[in-house]
Amino acid sequence: MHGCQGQYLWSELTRSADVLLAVGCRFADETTCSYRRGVAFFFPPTRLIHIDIDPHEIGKNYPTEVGIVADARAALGALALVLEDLGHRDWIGGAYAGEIHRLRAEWHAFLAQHHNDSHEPVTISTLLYETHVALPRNTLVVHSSGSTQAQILQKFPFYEPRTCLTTGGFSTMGFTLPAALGAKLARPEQPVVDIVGDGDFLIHVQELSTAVRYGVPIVYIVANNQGWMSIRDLQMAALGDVHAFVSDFMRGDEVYSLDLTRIAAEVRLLEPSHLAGRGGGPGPSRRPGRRGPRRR
Ligand SMILES: Cc1ncc(C[n+]2csc(CCOP(=O)(O)OP(=O)(O)O)c2C)c(N)n1
Ligand SMILES: [Mg+2]
Repeated sequence: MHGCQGQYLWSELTRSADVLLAVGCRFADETTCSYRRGVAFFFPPTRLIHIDIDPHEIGKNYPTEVGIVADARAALGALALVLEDLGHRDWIGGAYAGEIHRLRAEWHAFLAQHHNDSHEPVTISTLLYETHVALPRNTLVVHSSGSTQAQILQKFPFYEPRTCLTTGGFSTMGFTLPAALGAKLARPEQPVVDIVGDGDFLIHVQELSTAVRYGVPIVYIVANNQGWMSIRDLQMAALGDVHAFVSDFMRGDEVYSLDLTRIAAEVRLLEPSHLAGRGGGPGPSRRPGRRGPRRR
């Protein structure tokens, strides 16, 4: 996949291309990484041929050299016929094809470093790698947000059409379990695996009862890194460690946020003042900016 959640080799190729053929592509924020010239695309000097069934997409985000409003299948079929007649097959063994192979091999070598790490607890990279090794090739994998989505789009190979069910750039938390149930009902003969983060899991966990009630056999994998860690990473990248604020409840032995267990055990809440002094109030450690060592 291309873009900020994708594999950097494609951005490297698209920003240096002479001509780019885009089919059914909205050039949405995640596809582009950034609308700044030269990050993912360089129009012009790169010349864009854009095929889309929606006329509003042509020229919407980038200047287009040739815009074609058409059904993708029909347009590609027509192009293939023309190319067959032209017969330019020499590029396959050419320098540019070699460059693509080199970049692809570089990317796979980069990924391989993260596959077999012995990190405890297991990392999402290792989880995805081992899950992928274990699954049949026709497995339908459902994913939606956070690190699992980003990493699946980067490093989880899909072999067959319609086996990657994703929320795309919307990254809608809460999508995967209902979507996986629907997918399994539609394709009972195919294995369906739902891969989701712990934050996302909490949004739709109640749908597990639907799965049980209707006996829908899906595999459900929760990557529990104890918080909205992709959001924390974005905050740290944009603002620095000091301003990161994440929904984790414990830091080592220290209660960081509301101690709900203690509240539940100790007090029957009738009014907010009952929280006072019981670990439930907004203590000083709830302020943003206490994660990690302070930087000056
Ligand atoms: C409905 C919805 N609300 C908020 C967001 C913004 N958002 C994107 S990822 C994320 C955190 C996801 O947490 P988790 O599933 O634990 O994954 P992690 O970030 O830890 O990898 C949030 C809040 C979203 N994508 N969808
Ligand atoms: Mg998480």
